[in-house]
Amino acid sequence: MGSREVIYYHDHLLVKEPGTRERTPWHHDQPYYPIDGEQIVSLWLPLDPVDRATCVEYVKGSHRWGRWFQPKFFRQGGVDLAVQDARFEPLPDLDAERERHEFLAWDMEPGDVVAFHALTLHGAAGNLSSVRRRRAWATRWCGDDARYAARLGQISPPIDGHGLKPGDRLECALFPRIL
Ligand SMILES: O=C(O)CCC(=O)C(=O)O
Repeated sequence: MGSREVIYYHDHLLVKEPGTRERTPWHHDQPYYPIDGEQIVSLWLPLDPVDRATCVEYVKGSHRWGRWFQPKFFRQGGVDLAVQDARFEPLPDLDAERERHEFLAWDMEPGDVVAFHALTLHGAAGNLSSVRRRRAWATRWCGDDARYAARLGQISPPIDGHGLKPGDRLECALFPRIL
């Protein structure tokens, strides 16, 4: 991030049982969060071996498009959040325009990690393995320029009780500074 400080925002564990067909829909992370700033990084860390076809796939350079897309819940391959911030655009059909972008994905082992900007578009297939679980731990970290922001739509996860106001630095009991 090129940041002097690091604040822990949130994490989630994604478990796809063998043979799961449900995709992780295309999305980028920052529109889900009430956070503005450039220095926000997501770490995606598989807890099982995953091959390129089952790993998360990233649209190279999409964090520099200057566009913010409407967030979706992951269930059923992607369901719009009920109340959307009108400033966010509907996501284009990235699968229909694959030849216009460069997609990145890797064979990964437990202990590998992908670090990506919170505006990098990404998505994933289901779990194509019929025998192995596909577990991954995803964590979000914020740097010096991250500020609490008002969103006009729903946020996810719905974290509250922090007492922050728009423009505040994030550091608080819920979002601890770890560096
Ligand atoms: O593991 C997955 O399928 C998706 C993870 C992801 O998109 C995220 O954590 O933002």
